[in-house]
Amino acid sequence: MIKNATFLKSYTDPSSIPSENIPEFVFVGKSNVGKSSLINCLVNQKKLARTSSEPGLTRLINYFEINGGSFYFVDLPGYGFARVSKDEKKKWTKMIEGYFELSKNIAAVFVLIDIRRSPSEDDLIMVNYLFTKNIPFFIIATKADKLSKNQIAAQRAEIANALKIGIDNVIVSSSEKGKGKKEILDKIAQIIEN
Ligand SMILES: Nc1nc2c(ncn2[C@@H]2O[C@H](COP(=O)(O)OP(=O)(O)OP(=O)(O)O)[C@@H](O)[C@H]2O)c(=O)[nH]1
Ligand SMILES: [Mg+2]
Repeated sequence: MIKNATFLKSYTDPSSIPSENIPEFVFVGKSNVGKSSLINCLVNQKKLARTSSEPGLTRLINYFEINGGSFYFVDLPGYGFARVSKDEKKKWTKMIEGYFELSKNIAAVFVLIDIRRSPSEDDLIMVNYLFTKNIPFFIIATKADKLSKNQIAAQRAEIANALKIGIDNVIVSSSEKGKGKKEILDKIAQIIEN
């Protein structure tokens, strides 16, 4: 489904993001949850999006061009990273909010939540925002390779419950094992083909 993927550009100012009519699939979530790793997994490249074991690596709005411009992946900075200064936090929040206010081409949003954790206050705010704005979204429960089958089932239910959404809307993923990849690519294909 994804034949090629290249880095397009990074933006600090959301008002300068691309304005052509190209659908955007957006990856959001807490710092270190695995957004950049998931993008790499989906495009079959190890280093397209930069990743790090230290939270707070992605600091800009990064656009990746998929299949020669049929759609974009947008990698956003993580929210809720405790160890950055207040000013830095404000800057990131502004960037994320600005992006959602100004992008006219959001096709769907993937909200990533670490499968070992309950959704944070920021996750709830994000999901409520998407719900209110009628923006299609999916929850991705990441790093499933860290849990057993039984734990995965329990955490998936817990996340769905906390967000008041159906369990089918929570996709279990592991970028290390490629788990959930097909399901996510199928969702993207469905949206693109419509
Ligand atoms: N075990 C495991 N580790 C993962 C998985 N996905 C990501 N990681 C690790 O989690 C850490 C953070 O991954 P990133 O992809 O950089 O996370 P991010 O959400 O982009 O982080 P920020 O850009 O800082 O917001 C890295 O050490 C990854 O190797 C996964 O599926 N399984
Ligand atoms: Mg990142």
